[in-house]
Amino acid sequence: DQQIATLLTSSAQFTPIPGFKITYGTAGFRANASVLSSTVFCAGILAALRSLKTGKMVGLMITASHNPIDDNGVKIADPSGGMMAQTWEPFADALVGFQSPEELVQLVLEFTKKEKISFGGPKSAVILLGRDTRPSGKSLLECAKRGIASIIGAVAINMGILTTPQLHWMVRCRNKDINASEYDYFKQLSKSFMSLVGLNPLKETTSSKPNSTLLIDAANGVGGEKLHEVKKSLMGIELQVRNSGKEGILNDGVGADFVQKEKVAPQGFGPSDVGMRCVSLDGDADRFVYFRVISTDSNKIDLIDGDKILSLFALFIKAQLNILQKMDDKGAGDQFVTRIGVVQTAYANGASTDYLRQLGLEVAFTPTGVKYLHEKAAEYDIGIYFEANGHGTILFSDTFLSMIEARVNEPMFSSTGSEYERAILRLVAVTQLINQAVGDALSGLLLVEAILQYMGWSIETWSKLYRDLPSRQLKIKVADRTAVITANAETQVVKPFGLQKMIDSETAKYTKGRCFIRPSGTEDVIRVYAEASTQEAVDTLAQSVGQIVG
Ligand code: 16G
Ligand code: ZN
Repeated sequence: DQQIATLLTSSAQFTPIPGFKITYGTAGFRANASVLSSTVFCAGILAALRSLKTGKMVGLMITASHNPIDDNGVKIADPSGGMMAQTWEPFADALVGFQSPEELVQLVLEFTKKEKISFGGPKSAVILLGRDTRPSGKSLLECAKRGIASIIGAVAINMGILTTPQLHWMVRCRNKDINASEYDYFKQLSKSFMSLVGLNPLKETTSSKPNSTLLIDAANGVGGEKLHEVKKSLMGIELQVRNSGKEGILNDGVGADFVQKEKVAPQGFGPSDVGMRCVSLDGDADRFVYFRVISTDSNKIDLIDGDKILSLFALFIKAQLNILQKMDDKGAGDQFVTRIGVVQTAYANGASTDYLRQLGLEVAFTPTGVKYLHEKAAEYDIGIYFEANGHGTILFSDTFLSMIEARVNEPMFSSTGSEYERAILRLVAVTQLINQAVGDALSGLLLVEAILQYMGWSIETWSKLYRDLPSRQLKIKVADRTAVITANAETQVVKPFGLQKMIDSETAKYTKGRCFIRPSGTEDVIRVYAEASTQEAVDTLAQSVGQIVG
């Protein structure tokens, strides 16, 4: 019929490069931009089918995050604003590997039959499109549109150049019938930030007042221009944006990934910034890490990574819940038991995990990749997750949201009121500020800034919350990284058999030694991570495990 004919004609113009293989990894499809047309075309079809299946709007984002400028990628956002359901990944992989238009049609027909997706029903597919600032983005977006157009009735709405979290947020809001233009996004950020800051206890001493200027490394990516927009409606903080696009090349010696991995200041930052609070975003602004330049004659930094951001968030939320708890104990409200949990990966510094447990928090571990952490965090009333690399957010359950809403609506509730009432309003502001679809550098850094002001902390005080254990990461090139299979949130190698035993006996030689290996999801390497009590020790541990692997 007409649908089949449309797919046949359109896909004939997008047959994959012979021999090219690509899989939907932890962050969607990613590769050198020059080989991606066919993949992105297929992602368009995939998004349209996903929208038909769910009966809701989905998102399609063209980005390769922190990768070099010549790369690009594509990923799908589900109606909730989260990552596409993992059960669809095998189909995604099969689809992009089609060898002929006939095969593509067959794959689509088989899958739609299995998933009971019907074409031409009363509801049509709607896909929101976004892209980052990569030069290849524009033409790849056209490929996505062609893919979407080959599903009859599917509608693409181009939202233009966005950060990845902005697109996820828009998808999430629109599916809840909430206004979700870019203007709404900025308004929500600044409104909730300012209401949070407005609820801070007044600090008498000026000495403990943190510097109001924040220096931002925008990785020469999309975050830069968006921050200029945020700034317009923001008070109580001065954002000084560097590397906002014109100063250099995207992700080249700049950005959160570079800063976190190399532990040095990015381009444009140096000794003259000693004493300043600095933050670095990645290329599509879904990650951020803080740092401070510590030396006047080198570019060495003190890194404040995702683990410490997580700790700061957890500490603040816990403090507000404690205030609520105290009042509830006095019989002020119905007892509400909030299950709060934090989620980390094996990359989390051991010192951070100790710190969080010492706060009395439940700490869960998942494999690397936002989709795993996010899913786990959603099991709690308040779930806070972060990867050490700076990707993370806070999730609130519907039960929790209705609980605080009910309290705000109590007749006696006064918004200028007691510390109890202010704690509730702070939590409300956090639920509005933090992006609950996905980790978001812009909203995340504003939450950090508000909390530092609340605590009256400098970046140095924050950094001293606990002391990171020395760690080392290595990547080892191997013939076949898929030969390594891990379990227990990537902390144990189950295949090849015997390898874990060797790692264990090596690790046992070191005080506070910890080490794991895992196949990368984004590069053709095995990653080694090690921790020990001194830098020398951990370097040796990582080296020797690296030798066992390679
Ligand atoms: C992707 C993931 C990130 C993870 C990284 C690990 C998303 C959106 N991004 O960038 O969470 O930390 O991969 O890379 O899930 P690796 O597997 O190469 O170590
Ligand atoms: Zn990113």
